[in-house]
Amino acid sequence: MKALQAEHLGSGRAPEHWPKPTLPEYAFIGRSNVGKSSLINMLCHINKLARVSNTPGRTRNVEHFRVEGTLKSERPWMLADLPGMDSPK
Ligand SMILES: Nc1nc2c(ncn2[C@@H]2O[C@H](COP(=O)(O)OP(=O)(O)OP(=O)(O)O)[C@@H](O)[C@H]2O)c(=O)[nH]1
Ligand SMILES: [Mg+2]
Repeated sequence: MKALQAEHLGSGRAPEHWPKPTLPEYAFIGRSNVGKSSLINMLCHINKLARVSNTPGRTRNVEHFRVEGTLKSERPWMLADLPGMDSPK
């Protein structure tokens, strides 16, 4: 399997702080502590790309990552790490 390259693009709570939506983007929705950030690290093969914790509420902002290199496409794409649905506002 071809290695992925991934980089953190930015962090923000509101759309004006997010990257412009020019690339295909995927996000995982779920409760806190179910492993959304861990899944992003697993997909990108980088352990500390997205921050993970045993304590719910670790991801506070929307974190964007630019990803490149897949089996089928040479086009870059984006992953968004979301706060848990039940995380404090
Ligand atoms: N046993 C097990 N634990 C996992 C797995 N994936 C993640 N974890 C653990 O679950 C905890 C929470 O993982 P996170 O990836 O931070 O969860 P999250 O959904 O991003 O949490 P929030 O940022 O709070 O919304 C961590 O202690 C992880 O090590 C898994 O597949 N199996
Ligand atoms: Mg998280």
